[in-house]
Amino acid sequence: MQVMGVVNVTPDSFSDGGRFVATDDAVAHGHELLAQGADMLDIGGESTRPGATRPLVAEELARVVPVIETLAQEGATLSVDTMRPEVAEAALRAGARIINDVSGGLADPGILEVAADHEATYVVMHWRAHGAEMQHEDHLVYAHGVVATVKEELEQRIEAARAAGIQDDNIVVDPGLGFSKTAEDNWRLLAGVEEFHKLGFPVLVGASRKTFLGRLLASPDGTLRPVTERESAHDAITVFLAQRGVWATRVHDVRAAKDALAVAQKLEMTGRSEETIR
Ligand code: PMM
Repeated sequence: MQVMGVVNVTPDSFSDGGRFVATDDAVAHGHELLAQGADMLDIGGESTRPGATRPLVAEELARVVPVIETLAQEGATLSVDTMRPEVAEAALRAGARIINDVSGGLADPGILEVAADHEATYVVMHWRAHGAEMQHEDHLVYAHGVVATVKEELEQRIEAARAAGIQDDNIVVDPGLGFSKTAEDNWRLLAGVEEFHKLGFPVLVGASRKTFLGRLLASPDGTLRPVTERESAHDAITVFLAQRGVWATRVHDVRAAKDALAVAQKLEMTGRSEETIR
């Protein structure tokens, strides 16, 4: 399974907001994640956490483009986490190869044409509304159960991507954990992740540091486990996803994910070897 390291060039992301908002800090963080074995980096300039307000386009451009330019020149495989066609276009020109659109083309369908024109890889994530309103109860209704409904809604977005000219070989799907989902919805999507293979595309999953982990690990008085203390639980998810054929996991702590994958791979190879089976 590929590991996508997160570089949030934002003042307000829920887990690392403000730490890498200066270009140099973001680039240095990118270097660190690559040194830890990240296969690719996802560079984002807009926080998508519940309740977040949107940055201006100019702000988002100023955050991500210089970081992408620098890391792309050094040969890194880069994704841009954006819902905006202008930002996607500038990021691809600066050397990114993947558009990670958490809205699956719903926030601004123009992004689909940008992906098609550049023949970029396009991540179609399941999404219903912007941060300010995404956890509103109307957006938490899944008529056919969360797994089937997310799959149906992703199918519609895949059709929109195809209609805009994006080739099947360039599509990746993502169930969008935490986006208009309850904690229980997220667990169901994870447990049923193999259903998403039926869509016929590589599957990307982002569970890293999300609130549903904090809730599972909450103390008896209900206090959520702090964001930076959810990693061991996330390692278990990493192994689970790898064993179910997921293409890539989007993570903040690349070292931890790589360690978990090294154990899973070692056990798998040893289990297959003749000496073990005899
Ligand atoms: N989650 C976040 C942001 N971008 N992109 C994809 N494809 N999948 C996700 O689950 C996802 C994403 C929110 O997490 P962050 O604020 O820590 O980056």
